[in-house]
Amino acid sequence: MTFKLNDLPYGYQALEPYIDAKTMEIHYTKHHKGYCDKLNDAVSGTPYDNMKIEDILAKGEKELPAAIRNNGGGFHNHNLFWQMMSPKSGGEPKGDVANAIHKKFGDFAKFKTEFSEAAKTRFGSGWSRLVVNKGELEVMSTPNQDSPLMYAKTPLLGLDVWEHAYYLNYQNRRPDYVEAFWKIVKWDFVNELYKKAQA
Ligand code: MN3
Repeated sequence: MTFKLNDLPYGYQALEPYIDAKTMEIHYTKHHKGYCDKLNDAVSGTPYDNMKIEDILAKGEKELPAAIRNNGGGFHNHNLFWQMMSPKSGGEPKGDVANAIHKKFGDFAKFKTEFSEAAKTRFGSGWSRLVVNKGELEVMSTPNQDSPLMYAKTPLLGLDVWEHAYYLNYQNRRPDYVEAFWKIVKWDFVNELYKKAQA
């Protein structure tokens, strides 16, 4: 099986001014494509060759060869990341995931603070996350291109805090990038992931 790079669900400029067109173009055509290509090389001729990406990642970070851990994680993380954002979105979640956030964190503002803090304090490269862990919502961060699936957790929302995701526009101002992210979160998609995780 060959993993394919999905089309971006919008144009490179669609998320401006929060994410600039040049960053989107490089991020998708170089970084995401790179993970996809290297994943295909890494699984070729191995027992992972005919597996779904989710099943590969679920083997866990200790089990996976480094090239599959890094590029498989990077491939799947970005598949989701593009869908977690859209123009004219942001604001507060609705539906089941909103209820779950209120129940777990008290209110949306408290969740947002905790998630943003995880993004700002992730040292080096990685992601901040909202995940389902044994049926409960949890905020965490993951190093490098690790997926929550490697830790038996289901990803709902992720923010890429690798410098390649923001440096052209924000340079060292990661907190400004984190703040901008809230303007483009596509909560409908997050809610779909949440409902699938409950099924
Ligand atoms: Mn990235």
